[in-house]
Amino acid sequence: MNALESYNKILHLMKEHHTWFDKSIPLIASENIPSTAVREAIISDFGNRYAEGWPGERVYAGCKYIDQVEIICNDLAKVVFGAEFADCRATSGVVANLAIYAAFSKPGDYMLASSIPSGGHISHGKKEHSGTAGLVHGLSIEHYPFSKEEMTIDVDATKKKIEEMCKDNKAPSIGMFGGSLFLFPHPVKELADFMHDHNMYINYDGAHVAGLIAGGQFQDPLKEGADSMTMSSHKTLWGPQGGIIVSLQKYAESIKKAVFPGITSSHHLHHVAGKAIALAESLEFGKDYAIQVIKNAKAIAGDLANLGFDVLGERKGYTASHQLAVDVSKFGDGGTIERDLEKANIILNRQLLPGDIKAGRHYMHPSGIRIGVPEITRLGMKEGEMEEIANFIKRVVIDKQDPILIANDVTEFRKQFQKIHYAFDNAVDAYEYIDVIHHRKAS
Ligand code: DSN
Repeated sequence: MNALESYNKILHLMKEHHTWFDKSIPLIASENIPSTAVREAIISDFGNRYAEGWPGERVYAGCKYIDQVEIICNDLAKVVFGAEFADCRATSGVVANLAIYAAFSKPGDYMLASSIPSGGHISHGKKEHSGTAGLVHGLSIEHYPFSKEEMTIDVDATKKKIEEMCKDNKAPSIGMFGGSLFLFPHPVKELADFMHDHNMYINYDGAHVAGLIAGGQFQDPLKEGADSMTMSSHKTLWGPQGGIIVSLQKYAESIKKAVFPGITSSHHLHHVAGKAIALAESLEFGKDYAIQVIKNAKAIAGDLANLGFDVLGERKGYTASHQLAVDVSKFGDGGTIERDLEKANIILNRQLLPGDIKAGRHYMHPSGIRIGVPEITRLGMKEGEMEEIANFIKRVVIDKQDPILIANDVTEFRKQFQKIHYAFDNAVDAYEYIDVIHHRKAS
């Protein structure tokens, strides 16, 4: 392919992607669809500028408007998360976590975190798994004892483990809560005093649940005793891809230095503008959205269980968040089922579940799938639509119907859900391709 062919092919593929998502059911728990205003921020000139440092103390000129937006962004984050300090410069959730490791631990220290099958994120992971904490910052990782029945961290067993680690000269420096498979609140308030008494710094990785916390519908980690919360700006919080850190004021200077110059140079100013818009939307619409997200997650979990699926966390109502986990091992493996559903335009991801590694399962072919409802809720779907989606999933996974036929039904179903809800503006349809090249200024 020559240069022009490649150029045209890229533009064509991006448009094809939009067309596909326009007729699909997006159920990836870590994704969302941003508003028209956030998309405008992403293509603004902010994205072509540098503003290293803190507003008012920049290394570059040209920042007088950028500074104002960043100050608004930090102020909104403080209000939305009830925090004394906010830094919206981390360019991702992983970068936000890395800043916390750099600020509050040194290589060789121990950190307690959840294992991947128990919901931990790769950025909390061990060196031997190429996890960020181990590989990049040299932390030694120990895993929380996890209760599969409760689908959360076991409090008593964790206290015992911390005491044992202290006795063995492995006293942990950091306790990391939160993660990627995150159905129920973690026991922050139950463990915070104990951890602080053992000189541990507590970070809560709210990447997945930030929008629910913003809407006041999940636990409030800072009030429960966490020292800081890191998050993504693009999961249940509906901004552009990026990271945010909020904390107690006493940690502000350490965090600021770790973010810059520690681990960022450019902090993606178009995304800072997008984060600010998303936080403003969250302040206005976040509560209603978070309530509906949780209703939808509970509804689709119950619908799937009624149709014969093994949905985890049954004893506790399946989920208290935006996501649910389904053990699909009766019907195949998570990897194959993920692919079959994708052919039916139902987009979700396979999931390692607690016990999978011990059972010899691999992340390519785990026993589970994870379903998230942040994006379909933003498209305006409610409990009635959850029942229809559960039925589409059943037709693929249990009835083994031809996914192509189901894709046609999914396309028809999606026609009613074209707009973004819970936003100040929705002039552009959710997946409408914005053709900047052929844009002409209105005369
Ligand atoms: N690993 C992603 C997820 O939870 O889907 C987030 O980084």
